[in-house]
Amino acid sequence: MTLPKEIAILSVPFDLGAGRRGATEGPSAIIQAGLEQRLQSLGMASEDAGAIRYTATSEIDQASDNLKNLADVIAVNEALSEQVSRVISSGKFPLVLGGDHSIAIGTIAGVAQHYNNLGVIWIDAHSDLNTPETTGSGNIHGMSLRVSLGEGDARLTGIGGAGAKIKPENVVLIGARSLDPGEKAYIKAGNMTCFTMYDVDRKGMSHIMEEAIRIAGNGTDGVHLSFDIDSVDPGEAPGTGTPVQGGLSYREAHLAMEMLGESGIVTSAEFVEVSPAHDSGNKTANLAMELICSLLGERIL
Ligand code: EXY
Ligand code: MN
Ligand code: MN
Ligand code: MN
Repeated sequence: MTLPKEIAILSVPFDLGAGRRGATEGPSAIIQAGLEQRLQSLGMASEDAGAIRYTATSEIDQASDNLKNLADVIAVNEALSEQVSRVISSGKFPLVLGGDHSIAIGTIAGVAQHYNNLGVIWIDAHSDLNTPETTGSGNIHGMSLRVSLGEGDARLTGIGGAGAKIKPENVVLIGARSLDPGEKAYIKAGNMTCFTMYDVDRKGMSHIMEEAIRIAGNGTDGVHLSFDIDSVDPGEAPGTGTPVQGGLSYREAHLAMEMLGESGIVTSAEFVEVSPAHDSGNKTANLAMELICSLLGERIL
């Protein structure tokens, strides 16, 4: 079981990839929930590498309503991919705090520069596999996994270098329960693994995680965890912009993190879509903080 020794926390206060504002407050809420102190109690050195700053260029056509806020999404993800790559080059574990899920484009682009065959475990109520042609909302946070697979608008797939950053056979989705027609068609036609909430209920999270670890770790030289807090049931995680009923229980989410931590396969992680404005108190940010600690070695006994 290898756990990272040095964590670099990258905050991405960004929500223009989402349809509702609010995820900009996610990073600070997770940190204010006591993340650094808890990591310290786990014996980990954590460096707050600060918030990603970006300047959107005006040349990009913002008019298209199937790629909303495109210029900002490109700019923040270009900056994020550079910063993530720099952190990995310095030998630290990149822990990215979102921000909406469009930031996965930059995280994965930055991480993939350091691996030949990167696995991805994507825990989410959604699959984020839309393209500009299949999206119903135009929100780019619903496209970020597909962009990382090299499909969609070239100005997004080109972030951090041209083309696909990951391969579908190395990707495992867990917790899906709200899929658009274009996403269902893509999943059914391809060789990505998708464990929906039906599978979690039928097989149990322990079995699902054993399969996910086997698949994402098979023949890969690193595994990225992209954790969308809306994968957890809204009763436990109300502070998020696109809640969907029937999500992971508190313990299912923690078991998933504990098993991933024990597997030692995770080489980078992001926790996204925490939106405190939609929360009563700090419940959702506190949950995200606790889940990060479970991933990084905190145990009940
Ligand atoms: N599939 C819907 C869309 O594309 O707009 C909803 C996407 C929600 C995305 C959140 C981050 O997971
Ligand atoms: Mn998502
Ligand atoms: Mn989601
Ligand atoms: Mn099986």
